[in-house]
Amino acid sequence: MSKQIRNIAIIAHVDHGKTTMVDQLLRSSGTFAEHEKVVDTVMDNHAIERERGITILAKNCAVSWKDTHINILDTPGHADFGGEVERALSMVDGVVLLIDAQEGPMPQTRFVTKKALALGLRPIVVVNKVDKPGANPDKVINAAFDLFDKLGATDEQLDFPVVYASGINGWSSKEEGEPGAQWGPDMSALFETILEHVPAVQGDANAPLQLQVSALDYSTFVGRIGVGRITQGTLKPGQQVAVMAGPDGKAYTGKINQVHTFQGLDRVQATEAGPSEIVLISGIENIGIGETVTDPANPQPLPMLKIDEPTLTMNFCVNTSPLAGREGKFVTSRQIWDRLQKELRSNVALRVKETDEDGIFEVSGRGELHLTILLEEMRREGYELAVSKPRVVMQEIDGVKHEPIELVTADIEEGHQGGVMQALGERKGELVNMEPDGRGRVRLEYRILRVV
Ligand SMILES: Nc1nc2c(ncn2[C@@H]2O[C@H](COP(=O)(O)OP(=O)(O)OP(=O)(O)O)[C@@H](O)[C@H]2O)c(=O)[nH]1
Ligand SMILES: [Mg+2]
Repeated sequence: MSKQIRNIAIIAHVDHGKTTMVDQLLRSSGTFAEHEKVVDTVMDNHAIERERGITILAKNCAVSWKDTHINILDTPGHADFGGEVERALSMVDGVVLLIDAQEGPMPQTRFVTKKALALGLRPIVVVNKVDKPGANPDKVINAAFDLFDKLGATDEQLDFPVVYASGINGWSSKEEGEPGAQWGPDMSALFETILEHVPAVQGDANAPLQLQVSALDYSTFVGRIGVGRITQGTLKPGQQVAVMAGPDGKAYTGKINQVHTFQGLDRVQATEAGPSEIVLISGIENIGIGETVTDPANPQPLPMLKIDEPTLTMNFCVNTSPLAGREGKFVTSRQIWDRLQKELRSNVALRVKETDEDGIFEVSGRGELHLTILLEEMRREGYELAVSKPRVVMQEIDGVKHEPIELVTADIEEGHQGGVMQALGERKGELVNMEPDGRGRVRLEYRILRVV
């Protein structure tokens, strides 16, 4: 009998409660022992994530609920880490879209929903944080419907299931309840909805193997590890495979060492894995994101992942100031270049180019935060370098120069409306929507050129 499996990604705007929700799904499925003390937002396990209280990298975990294995991907909400969301979506068959019950859909809700809809996924909408005093679930659902409609959702996608939740308090409900009360006993309503609406195992276990690598990891014992979902076929430790970078890529062969699956926050060894399972594989030293691990006798590579283009670029340069060499131990052009090349393997939205000048590299990403986090990471590892001011990346589409445009949402007290409108007007922002909430606050939406 094949295993019962569901693969989901949790997506949302910044701070709408994704990582907190994952905590509760882990807790309520009995992942932690009674006495085990678990930190909040346990998936945010990198130093910079914990310090800043934000998610930067998409990460896997898995829970068991009523004999079903549910792989869960927590994703970041910041626009700058959109590449991580795109990467995560390549591993799942369904998404749980969280929307803050008070704030409603925000710019990044739009971005992640658009990606999910385009992939043909049918989101489950979770109206989250319904415990907030300003929660307005009906308004949020209507706004979600309008958003889906505007983004060209199919009738089936428009008919999305809705769950209400207070992730932080660990409860969910299919029905709306009284403000201030607890609407449901626990997370069951959300689990049930996932089991009901996310497609179960797809793909033929007897077909040629096809597994696209969507993430990389590293262990000092086994070296590089590829993470991905098996779309078809079966995989065992020791198996001979072919690896291909898309249909036009050149195939090379290798041998799988170990196969692991996710269980809670841990990884467990598997003797065999089949369609829809998300696995970690070791043994192929040079494996890269987007590549397909397939059957050498009958290779069936998937197209490489599609990731949006960078919008911002900065020069990373060797520090030539008089104070050079005081802060870091890796200071040479070669060392900086090698570190950037390493970053490119897993940081899917990043681009790195050499320039005409020795020791100056052009590093492009999705925004200032994206590049700042990389810089901070490098500094902590002991790299010393100088950087230039960020510049906007222009794109030429059909011979016409295009500049990136952003949607800005300002949620402010009415008293500040004049000042904010003036400031955005000076930067040539174009007001697209203005909505007073009737309680002294107003929401302004602007289209504005990428500001640096
Ligand atoms: N009132 C209320 N607050 C919540 C709830 N869930 C999360 N929060 C709070 O919202 C904030 C953000 O929570 P996170 O879980 O880190 O949000 P996130 O979506 O993972 O954030 P990013 O990954 O950075 O996009 C934290 O301060 C939480 O305590 C909830 O159900 N109700
Ligand atoms: Mg998070």
